[in-house]
Amino acid sequence: MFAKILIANRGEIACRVMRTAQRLGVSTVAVHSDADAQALHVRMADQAVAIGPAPVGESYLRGDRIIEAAVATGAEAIHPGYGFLSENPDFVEQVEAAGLVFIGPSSASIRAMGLKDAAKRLMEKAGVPVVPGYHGEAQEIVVLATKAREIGYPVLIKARAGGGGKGMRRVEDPDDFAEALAGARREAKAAFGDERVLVEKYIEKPRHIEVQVFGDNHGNAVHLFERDCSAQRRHQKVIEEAPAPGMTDEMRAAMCEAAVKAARAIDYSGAGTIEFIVDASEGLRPDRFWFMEMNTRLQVEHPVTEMVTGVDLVEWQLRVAAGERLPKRQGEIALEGHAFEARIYAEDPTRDFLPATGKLHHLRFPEAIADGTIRVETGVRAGDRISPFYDPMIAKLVTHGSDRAAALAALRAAIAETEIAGSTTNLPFLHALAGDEAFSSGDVDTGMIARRQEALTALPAPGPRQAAVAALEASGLTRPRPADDPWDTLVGYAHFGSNGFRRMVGFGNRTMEARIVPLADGRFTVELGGENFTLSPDHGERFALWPGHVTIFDGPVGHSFATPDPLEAAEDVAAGGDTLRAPMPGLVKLVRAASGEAVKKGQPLLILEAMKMEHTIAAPHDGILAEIAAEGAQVTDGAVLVRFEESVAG
Ligand code: MV4
Repeated sequence: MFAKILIANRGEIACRVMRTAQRLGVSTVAVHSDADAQALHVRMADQAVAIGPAPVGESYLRGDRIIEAAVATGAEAIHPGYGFLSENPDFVEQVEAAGLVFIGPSSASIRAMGLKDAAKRLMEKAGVPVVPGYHGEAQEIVVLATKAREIGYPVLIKARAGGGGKGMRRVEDPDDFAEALAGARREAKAAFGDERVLVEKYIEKPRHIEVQVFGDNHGNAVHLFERDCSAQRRHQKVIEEAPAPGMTDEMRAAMCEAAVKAARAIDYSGAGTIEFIVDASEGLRPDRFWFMEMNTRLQVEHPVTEMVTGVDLVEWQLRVAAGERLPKRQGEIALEGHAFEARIYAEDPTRDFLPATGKLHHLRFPEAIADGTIRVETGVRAGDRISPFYDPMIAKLVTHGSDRAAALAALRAAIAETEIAGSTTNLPFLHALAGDEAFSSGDVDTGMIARRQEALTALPAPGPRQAAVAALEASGLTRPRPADDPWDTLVGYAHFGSNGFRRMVGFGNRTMEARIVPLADGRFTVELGGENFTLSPDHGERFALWPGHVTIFDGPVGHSFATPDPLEAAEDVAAGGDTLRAPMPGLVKLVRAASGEAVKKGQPLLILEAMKMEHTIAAPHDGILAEIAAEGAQVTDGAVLVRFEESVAG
């Protein structure tokens, strides 16, 4: 086993690989871009090396710098994770030329599976079923058009160097073939620098079922059963599961046998996935699945396989790369229960999944789930910012149960209990999908999300009680105040009239004024939008406070209210600053001190009328006023209201 390895990746997969390496007593080296200098994977590693600026082309794709880092730190092997350089055969050869071990397949295996046409020809030879179609060398339009007619419409034109649906064109009518071919070629040339295509029979309403395979360097190869990844959106997997719903023993045997055949055909070493496309229009039948492509890497969704087999696939990767035989024979690998994985992204499903950025001010995952097991894979902590440079995945929620229903119930509960504030996420969408009737019944196919996107992405509006709770929590009245809180120095002082506090609460483009009155019994009345709520300090809502906002969690939905703190500026000055600025535009209604005057901490200095409220601006510390705004002045947001004389260090 290696003494030290370098993980050439970031985020959750880097953390996940480190977890297993450290469990095995293997020292770990992280690499990171400048943007990731404080990232979780860097903190977890035993050593860390900066490899360049944030853009991936200048950091995580710089194989030369990664190899340099490995050599410099004495790492014997490099784990690529997924994405980045994980399926780059040139990088594999550079790693090996540097005398290091690439934890993954050979460059030859990667090349063999890199081009879809050659891969399909190889699979056909190995007796693996491939989609009926043409994947030959000839590319003349007359040849391709003839093949399309022989196959029978509808057909699918695919870029041979393609992936993730790029360079694909579905053709219903022969008259459209030439134009579709030209489009597919243009897109393929632009995306992959290779315009060669293949033509296949179009499989209606396909399911995506893939088989995990593993080979070693001693001629062994096994499968670890299947995963269903049909819940996809624009070729981006959303929820994955193992085993596949509705799978029969006969179908599973046929698919897994074909997958092992495929691995053996290229003498595969390491973790790999054989992707099949399945026509389930008449149920799962052994004559209705076909090889689509092979992924020569560990996949994002590998945890669901680990949960149903009890195998740590990263441990197997390390052992096999270190020259060991596969830890288990086929007969020793069993399927137990059911597992799901949901990918949490910083994206806005209500805006066609626009990526969201922002700081994760609040991040809480459930530790345990009733009648199931939960596993959270993440590369971020509360306080981290979702970087625009990288994949906006926040975490993967993985659940296991004794059967599909239990695992799915655990997944829904886990999604509903996850709390994220500071960035928009797809949690409500994941919860809706996991609860969708078709999905729950196992009636899955790759078009299901697209067909129901509107219903799955609808977001409920918050209720007035939630807004009232937000205002109450933003006021801070439910929490004990620090002993020297300036408000406590104003004993008996009623903020704005008879013993009431006012707070603005914004949601979307609406702003409401809440009036909060403490009651003798410790509860509060909150008047808001014409309604009255009596709330006790523990009011029962899950919430998170973050700068200028309160998020109220309602199951998977986080309702974020803007709660501008009129005195936020005071805190700046309380830190010893010498100016006090207007927290928002307003009118200086009353001035209670004069320049040159010595004032005490907590002494009211002026009253600013803003957002239909009066804000008393008090002295945040003792000092001499150098200047103060004039009564009646209209001030803009951020205008200097008060400036203290420079405090003379004592
Ligand atoms: C297909 C197909 C239908 N018929 N091939 C999508 C990307 C690549 N993995 C292959 N893909 C497909 N190939 C034939 N002959 C439909 C798809 C497809 C798809 C396949 C699996 C998972 C999700 C998908 C989403 C859209 C289209």
